[in-house]
Amino acid sequence: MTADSPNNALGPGDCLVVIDLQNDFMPGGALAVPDGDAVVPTINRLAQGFPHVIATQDWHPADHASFASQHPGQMAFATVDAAYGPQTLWPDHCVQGTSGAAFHPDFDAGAAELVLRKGFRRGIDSYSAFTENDRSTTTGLAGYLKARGFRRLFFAGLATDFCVRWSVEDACAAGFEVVLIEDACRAIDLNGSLAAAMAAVHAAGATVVQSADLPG
Ligand code: VGL
Ligand code: ZN
Repeated sequence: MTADSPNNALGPGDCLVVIDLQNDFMPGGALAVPDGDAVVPTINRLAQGFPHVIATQDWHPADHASFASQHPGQMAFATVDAAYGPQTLWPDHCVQGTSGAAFHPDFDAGAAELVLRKGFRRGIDSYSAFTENDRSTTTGLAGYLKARGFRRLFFAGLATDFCVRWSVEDACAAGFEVVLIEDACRAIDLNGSLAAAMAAVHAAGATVVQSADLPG
């Protein structure tokens, strides 16, 4: 893997966490991540080599407070002050039950042992798979993963600088050993957010690897 994490053999405590491989984040989607579909074959291949796989879905009500459409006079990608801190406003995306919220058709979601939905409360966003954007309301995922005996989490998916970044930080804080598979992620890259995300991932104590470093 890398010098600081020599053990690239996967074991029963290892889980691949696939973040938000949904149509709205793909090229042509409502909140397209550039080149986002390029990670799908990579993640499918990785998933075959993992003993455990889980996936997340961004899952918003149609009037979600993170949507610019809910803030008259505000444009998408602006920042507003929410009760829990700064919140970026997004185009409407991943509305519950829509085709935009569905997984990319080529993603082998059947490999996932759990699909965790997040961002379903109108008034608060949830980038992280572990906590909502107040950084304290839990999704229950850490408890689930610990109860299943998983100790090392590998992250892949979309977007590097939002949902992957925040999930990685929370996973580190929750005491997991964390690995980010860099080339199995793509970024939105808003005002330098990709560089900030990679710095935050390193600062949190995660290891960064490439998919070729892993079996599968
Ligand atoms: C995401 C912005 C809004 C993500 C989700 O999956 O990274 N980004 N909702
Ligand atoms: Zn969202």
